[in-house]
Amino acid sequence: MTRSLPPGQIEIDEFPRFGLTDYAERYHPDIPPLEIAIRGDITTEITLSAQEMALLPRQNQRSDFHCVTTWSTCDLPWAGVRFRDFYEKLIVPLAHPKAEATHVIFRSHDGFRARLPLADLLADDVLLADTLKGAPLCPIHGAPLRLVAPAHFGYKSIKQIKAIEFWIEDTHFRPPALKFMDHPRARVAHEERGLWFPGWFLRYLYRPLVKKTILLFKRTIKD
Ligand SMILES: Nc1nc2c(c(=O)[nH]1)N[C@H]1C(S)=C(S)[C@@H](COP(=O)(O)O)O[C@H]1N2
Ligand SMILES: [Mo]
Repeated sequence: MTRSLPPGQIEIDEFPRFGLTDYAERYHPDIPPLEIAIRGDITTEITLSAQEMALLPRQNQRSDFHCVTTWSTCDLPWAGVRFRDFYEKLIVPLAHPKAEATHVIFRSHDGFRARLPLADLLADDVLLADTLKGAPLCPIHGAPLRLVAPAHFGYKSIKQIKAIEFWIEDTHFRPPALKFMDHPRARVAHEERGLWFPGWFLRYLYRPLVKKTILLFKRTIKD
């Protein structure tokens, strides 16, 4: 069966550990405790832990994963909670975000960061995932908790979340890479790979880096 992939994507069999080369060495095999600091334009600063997360309904989902550098891994089985439930059932009642605080920033233990508009995060298929292929998420793929946003390029699916911020202004985010590499939405279907250049152009810039980056990210895994 031939699958239809989004424009410019090529299916690979594995699901490699991946990211910006600067982050390859920042791998730590120990899983930090599940604690998410909630900050920004909110009334009450809170830290959420596994205890609160356990109150949310669980969700299983199979989805394709698309890295901006053009590789895709198809049909990954995730489990976790929907970001929408997390927002409506924990964030709103406990942290009281301002209604206009729609710029969401995620921060990770390795220093990586990602932003998405709140409206995109409330989609049905956006998960805070703690399980992959029926097993607890491993450190390689972002334990204890990562985002899975299948409609967006992989750089939005931040691993090892340690803080989530809700801001009114769009001024609090410093991209982890060069500015042109960070699209505010990065929707796969629209090939929003980055800023200033068309998506099809960035394919040719990124594709030659894939093999080297996969190898680098494999080499830097410590047990
Ligand atoms: N914390 C963190 N999250 C991250 C990254 C990273 O380097 N650090 N890389 C991003 C990129 S570019 C991709 S493609 C995916 C890869 O997910 P994987 O390493 O679980 O395959 O993670 C994303 N989330
Ligand atoms: Mo990526």
